[in-house]
Amino acid sequence: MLVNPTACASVAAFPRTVKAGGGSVIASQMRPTPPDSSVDILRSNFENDGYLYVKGYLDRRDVLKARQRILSDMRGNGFVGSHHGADLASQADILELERDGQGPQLLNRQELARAEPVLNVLEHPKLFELLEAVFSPCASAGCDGETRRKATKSAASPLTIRAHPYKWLRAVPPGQNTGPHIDKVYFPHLQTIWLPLDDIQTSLGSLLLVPGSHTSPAFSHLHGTYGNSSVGKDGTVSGYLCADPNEIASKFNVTDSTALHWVTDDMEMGDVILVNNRTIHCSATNVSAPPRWRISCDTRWFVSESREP
Ligand SMILES: O=C(O)CCC(=O)C(=O)O
Repeated sequence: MLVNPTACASVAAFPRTVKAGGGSVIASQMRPTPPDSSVDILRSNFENDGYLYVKGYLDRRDVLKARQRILSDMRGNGFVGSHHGADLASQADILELERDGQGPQLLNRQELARAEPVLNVLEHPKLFELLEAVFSPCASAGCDGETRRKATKSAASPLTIRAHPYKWLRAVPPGQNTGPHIDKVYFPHLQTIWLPLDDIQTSLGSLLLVPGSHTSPAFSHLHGTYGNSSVGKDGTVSGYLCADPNEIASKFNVTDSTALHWVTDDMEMGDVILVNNRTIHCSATNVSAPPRWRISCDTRWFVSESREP
C-alpha cells in the first residue's frame, strides 16, 4: 500500500482529546520529573503517581542511533519509504503497511532489539541507576546520587537488577493501539520502563496512564478481580480491561469519576517512563497524518533484594 505524506497536523493544548482503541479520553499533561531530581523526588513521584516520567533522561543522540538502526532495517524490508534519503532518523513515513500479508513484526525481531545501538539504549546503564534510585531501600534515607551510583556498581548494592532479555519492540501502524490494562496480570514480578524511539506525539500513539490507579480505593474492585487474574503469558496478546477506556467505570464499579483521570504527553526521544505494575495504562491510537509508524519499546526488569547466602 503506497501512502503519500501530506502536511503535519497542528498540536492541541492540554487537556486534549486523545483516541484510544474503541473510544476517546480527555487527557491532561503528565507530570514530568526532571532528570536531575533528588532520589526522594524520584521515589515520591513514582509512589504517588504510579509512574515516573523523566524527561530527557537518556541522551537523545543515543536514541537516534537506535532509531536509525531500526529504520534502516525497516527500509531494507520495504516498510519505510526511501524518499527521505539518509534522514531516516527524523522521518518514518509509511511506504507499505504489509508485505506478503505481514507487518514489520518487530516483537519477533529480537536480534534487531539486540543490535548494538538498540541494546545500548534498551539496557542503558542509566536505566539500572534509575531503578536503583527508586527501589533501593537506601534511596529514601538521604542517599545521594553519587553514593547510589557507587552502590549500584559495587557488590554492596542491596538490589539485584536484571533486564528481561525479551524486548517488546513495536512499530505500530495507524489505527492501532494497546488497550487498557495493568502489567501485573502479565508480569506480577517485573517492572516496566517504556521508551519512545521517536518523538511520539499523542497522535502517534503516546502512553496514557491513570495516575494514582495503583493505590486508589476507587479501583479496589478492579484490583481485586481483574488485577488478581493472570491473563497472558508475555504481554503480546490481549488481557485488556476493555476496548474502550470509557467502559472501565461501569465494568469495574468505579463510582468516583475523578479517579479515572487520564494523563499523557508529547514524548521525546530520551524520555523514560517507569510504570508501576498496578497502574492502569494503554497507548493512544496512532492517528498520525501523514501516516507514520510509532516506534517504541517496553522493557521489563527484575528488581529484587539481593539474597546472598
Ligand atoms: O506501547 C504500547 O502500545 C503499550 C505499552 C504497554 O502497555 C506497556 O509497556 O505495558
